[in-house]
Order: sequence, then structure tokens, then C-alpha cells
Amino acid sequence: KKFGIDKALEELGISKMNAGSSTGTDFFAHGEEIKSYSPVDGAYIGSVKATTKEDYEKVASTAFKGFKEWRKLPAPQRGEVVRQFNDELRRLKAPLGKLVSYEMGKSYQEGLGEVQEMIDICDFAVGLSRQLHGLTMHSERPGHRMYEQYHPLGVVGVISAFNFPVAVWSWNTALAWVCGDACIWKGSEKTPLTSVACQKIAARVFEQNGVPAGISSLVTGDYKVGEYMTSDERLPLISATGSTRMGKIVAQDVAKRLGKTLLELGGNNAIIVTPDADIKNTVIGAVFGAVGTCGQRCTSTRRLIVHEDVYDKVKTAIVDAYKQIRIGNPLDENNHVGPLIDKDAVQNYLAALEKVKQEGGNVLVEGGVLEGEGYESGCYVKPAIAEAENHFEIVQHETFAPVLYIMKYSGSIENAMDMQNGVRQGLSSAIMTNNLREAEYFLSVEGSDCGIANVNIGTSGAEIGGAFGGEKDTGGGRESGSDAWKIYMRRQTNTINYTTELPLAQGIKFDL
Ligand code: UN1
Repeated sequence: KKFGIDKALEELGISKMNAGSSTGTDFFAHGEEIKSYSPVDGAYIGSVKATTKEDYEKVASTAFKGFKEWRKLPAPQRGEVVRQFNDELRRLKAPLGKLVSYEMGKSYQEGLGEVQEMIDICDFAVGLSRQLHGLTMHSERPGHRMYEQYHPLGVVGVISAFNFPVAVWSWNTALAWVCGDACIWKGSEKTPLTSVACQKIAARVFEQNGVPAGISSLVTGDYKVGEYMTSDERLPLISATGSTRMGKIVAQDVAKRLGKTLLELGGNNAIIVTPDADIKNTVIGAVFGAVGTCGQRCTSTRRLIVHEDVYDKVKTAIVDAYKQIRIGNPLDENNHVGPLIDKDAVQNYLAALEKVKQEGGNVLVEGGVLEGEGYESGCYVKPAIAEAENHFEIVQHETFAPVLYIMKYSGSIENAMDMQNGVRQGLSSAIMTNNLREAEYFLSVEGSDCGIANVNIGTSGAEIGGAFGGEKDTGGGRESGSDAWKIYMRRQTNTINYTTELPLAQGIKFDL
């Protein structure tokens, strides 16, 4: 059963062979062919030609030229273009959500959710286009006015990962566009058709509005294409989402030329379950967090840190809940969990299960690769749970798969806090408790060291209105809502003297 995927591809203008570089409605590319196979049924969906160095040069110079025009357009008019782009996203939500689900493997509901994140960030960006404000300060000198303004930054490079193949692009571009920047996007080589589909939508709207070419640009390929971007001095900012390993390379390359980076990297997200937790909600939050997107969200729940008083109760409830999980074609809305992205991911998943056993973990829910009808792609695995200890090497490491580690704490919340913070990553965290003291401690200066800290909800599924990102190995960047827009602009401090004198700051005397 194809679940209407051919119709979705047609509506999105995706053919069997697509070129993967674009600065507008024309697509071109001269690199190797990247074939896209669906993890859902193993079928060949179509191909994209990768971007060569020459293709990249064409893209970057067009983007740079376009930026010089785009930046002059008043921000609310840029917002109007983003508003129209958003109309198209609303119209094409179903086919785009379906392609995300089919090419990446997340459930159709989550595919739709991702497109909804695009719609939400565009709404946010449109409003923001009238609020790109700086502050006004009081000058220490008489007859002087001092204020700051934000100007467009330039051509921004966006590198995104397979697991959120459309939302992360839009978090960056919707803001960058209203800020007056041009964007060059390298999506994941594992989801190349989804990238082409997005670029087609944006390019069409931009062209209809007479926007110069290059404001929305696409390049495709692996890390080599990423390197064209990270080493390109014309790109003042590289926003990269992906593994910590990748982020460290990007950070160093961009730092060599004193460029800026916005990094959103790995997580090792935990839920602390205290004696005062609502067990029913804990189970829903933890299970969705651990198995949603087949454990391939950077916010996926990896660790459950449970107080000894409720440990057995929580353990039994979670293990029971795992029995209800239906694994299968993610386009079939009866299923909760689809496949992993590819067979390499399956290997990593199996290796993690092996490792946790070697280190002394106790497997509570057995994993394994599913075989037989409906599982022909070889990418479907069983979500697993292991009792483990926080210091295990495998627990300290982010495995991008549905493996949940459950561990016990005793005594006070401080002990749980040490465990939750005792990893290198710092993206998302949660506490389940109805105890005000524990909740406030968790949110306090001594509490969670993560960029996201939730009370009585799970670790994944953040809204776009807040800043998204985290500390330590997560890279420190913030994307999406709040004042994340500021990184896409350059700040300028202006001091204006409207007197006939020239008093110096700090009271310095200098007479000629
Ligand atoms: C990611 O996995 O890169 O909070 C992003 C969430 C989603 C975004 C995840 N809104 O789970």
C-alpha cells in the first residue's frame, strides 16, 4: 500500500531525477547521483544530483548578490513574503508531511507536526518583521543621543539533519529572511527529496514576489559540500544541527575565519520521576519521548531517573506500556513507531544494546530487528528498555535509536539532579512531580543545566515560541523563538551629538 505517496510527490513537483542546487525556480547540479530509498518499504523514491564546487560558487555568488537587494526591502515587506510562503505551507501540509514521513520514516502525525512547526515559525517571523528592535540608552554626555539598531547580517549557511528534515530549516530561514538575510541550505543527504520539495515551494513564492534570486538557496551532498560553506568567508554565520562530532568540526572550521556559529547538537535527555509524580502522565511523556520518531529526536528521552520509592511501580507501568506500541508503516496511522533512518542506524542500535549488556545492564524490554511482511526495508526495530547506571559508557553516549535507560536514585532530589546533569550533553530535561519544592529546585540555579527544563511534561516536543538549544556538548546555540533572531543580524551602537560642542566620554579633556 502506497498511502498516496505518488500523488504527494506529484503535488510537490518531485520527479525521479532532480538537481540539487538552486537559487530560485531553476535547479542545476553536476555532482554524483544521490539515490533516496525509503526506510518505510525500502523502495527507491528518486534521485538528486549533488552540488559540485563550481555549482556551489554559482549559488554563493548569486546569494551574495541577492542579499544586497533583499536587505534594502523594509522588514515588514520581507515578512509579507514569508506570510505568502506560509500560505503555501498550509496548502501543502498534507503532501509535505507525507513525504517527510516516507523519506525519513517518522509517523505521518509527526510529519504533519513538523510542517506545523514550519507554519508556526513563519507566523512568528511575520510578527517579528515589525519588531526587530534595539534599545535606546541615556548618553553620559549632554546633547547626545545613543541607541542601537539591528541590520541584516548577510548570507547565512544552514546545515540540517535527517531527523527534522523540514522544521529545522524553517526555524532558521523564516527568521533569517525577515531579518534581511539570504540563506544557503544544505539538508541531509539522507532526505534529499524533502529538501528539494521545500526549496521548490519557497522559490516559487519568492519569484512571484519579484525577490532577487538566491535569498532561498539549496545545495545538496555530504560533508564536503558542508565544508564549502564552513570555509566560505562570505558566510558570516553557519547554523548547524546534528551530531556533536559534526558540530565540533564545524565550530573549528568557522572559528578559523572568525565566523559565527549557531550549534544545536546532541542530547542525552532525562526525566526525573520523584515520589510525588503523576504516574499516568509520566508514562505517556516518557514513552512518547523515548519511542517518538523512533528515538531519533535530539530531544528524545534517553534516561529515566526514578526514585526508589516508586521505582517498581514506574518500571512495571512503562514495561506494560511498551507492550501496546505498534511498530510498522508510519503512514498507517494505526502505528506508533516507524523505522530507523537506515541500516547503519540499525547497527548502532544493536551495538548499544550489546554494550549495555556488557557493562552490566539488565534488559527489561528486549530489542531486535523486525522481519517479515511489512518490515522488508530492514530498518524496523523494537523499542527497548534496559536498567542501567548513569556512569556506563553507553549511557553517557547519545544513541540515536529507541533505547531507554532506567535508573534508580535514593534520598533527596539533589541526588537525581547530579545524575541528570552528570553527562556531557545539555539539551532537554524534565521532572515529574507535584511537589513544589522539588520542581523549583529543578528549575533553580542548582538545578538542571540544560537549555530546556520542563515540569510535568516530557523532554521532547518543544513549541517554537521558546528558544531551542542547549549547553555543553549540545553546542550552546539557540534557534527558533524568543530572541533567537538576534544572531541573524548585526548590532550597531549609534551615538549622535546634536550640540555645537564636542564633549568626550569619560570626561576626558582634550583642547586644541
Ligand atoms: C531535533 O530533534 O533536532 O522539541 C528538533 C522537539 C521538536 C524539535 C526537535 N520540536 O522535539
